[in-house]
Amino acid sequence: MSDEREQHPSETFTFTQLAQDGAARRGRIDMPRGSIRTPAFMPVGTAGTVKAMYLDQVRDLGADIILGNTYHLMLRPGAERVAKLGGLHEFARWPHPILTDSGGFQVMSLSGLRKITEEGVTFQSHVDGAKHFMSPERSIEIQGLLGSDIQMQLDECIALPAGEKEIARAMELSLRWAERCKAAFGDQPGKAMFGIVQGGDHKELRVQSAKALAAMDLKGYAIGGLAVGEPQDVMFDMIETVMPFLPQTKPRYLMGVGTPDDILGSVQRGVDMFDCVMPTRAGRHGLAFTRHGRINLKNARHAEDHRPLDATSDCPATRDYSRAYLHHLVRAGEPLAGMLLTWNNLAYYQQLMAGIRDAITGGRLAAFAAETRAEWVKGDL
Ligand code: PRF
Repeated sequence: MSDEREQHPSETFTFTQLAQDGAARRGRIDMPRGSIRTPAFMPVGTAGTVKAMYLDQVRDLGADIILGNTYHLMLRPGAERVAKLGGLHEFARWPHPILTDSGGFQVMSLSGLRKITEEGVTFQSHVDGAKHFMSPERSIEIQGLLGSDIQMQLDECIALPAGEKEIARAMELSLRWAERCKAAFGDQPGKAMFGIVQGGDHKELRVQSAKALAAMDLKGYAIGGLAVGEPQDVMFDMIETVMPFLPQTKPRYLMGVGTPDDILGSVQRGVDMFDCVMPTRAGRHGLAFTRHGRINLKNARHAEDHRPLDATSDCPATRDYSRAYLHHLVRAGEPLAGMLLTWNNLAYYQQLMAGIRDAITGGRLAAFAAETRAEWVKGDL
């Protein structure tokens, strides 16, 4: 593969486009802590750990960057404490780039009572019920204390379906918060603060959001507020709607997405970065992603199946353990079930990204996508 990990040390955050195939881009982000090959999949390491995995393993599978969550880490063990202990990279033993989400989305999906005002968001901790307040400035301060390399603006992501007025209100508030986050972040050449496009499933609002953020000249742009209950074609339509308004020279990150099919389709529409709990969470729930599609190891039909998930893989979890054994581990509730299936799933996701990057370089992404999708449905599962 032409996709070997190379380090291009850079004191400043830079994005270099290396190839283009249709709307898809192959590129590289360089920053002081390392280089990120794009399109990139960022495993989710919410609480400073990619659940059920050693970070050395996560790295070996091909991850150039992982994601951490402001919301979880501010509540436990606390941002000031992480800073005192040397920052998140040192704390978790991951010296490579880390992107942190700002907390807004997790507050909405995880915390109890919450209230959004112009100033920020007040919420109740899911850990101990304590009341917290987070402003856009405090979110950036926390991400700085964690030592995050790519920080996200505080935004308000609303669930779909929602009314136009509500979508517009949240989008406009998110724009004002982007300005405040930009000011709070200031000038940090080796790091980046990304804005987040909102606007629900409303095209004009999406365009308005993308235009206003582009005018702020940020170092990268995320598309938020998708994969929140809308069908895939609506998500793709929103991506296509905003792309012409996002600067070509900046990375584009689709937040919280998605399935392998969502990722392929979004790369074909110009997205450079992804994160999702799917491979890790699904792994802990007995679901394996493979070249031939998904396999639910809970299913009784695997009880005496001596075949591995995929004999042609070079991932030991995928190649060396029988489906019968994996089925047994899942049924018995053994921690090793989640460990092996997460390992398999992250290996599959990173192989998919490597295949995507190679295909873009070779100008054959459409063929690669068609072949990959045909393999999923072939399924001798
Ligand atoms: N905003 C933030 N984080 C997110 C999202 C968002 O809209 C999503 C939506 N899919 C996932 N994670 N800040």
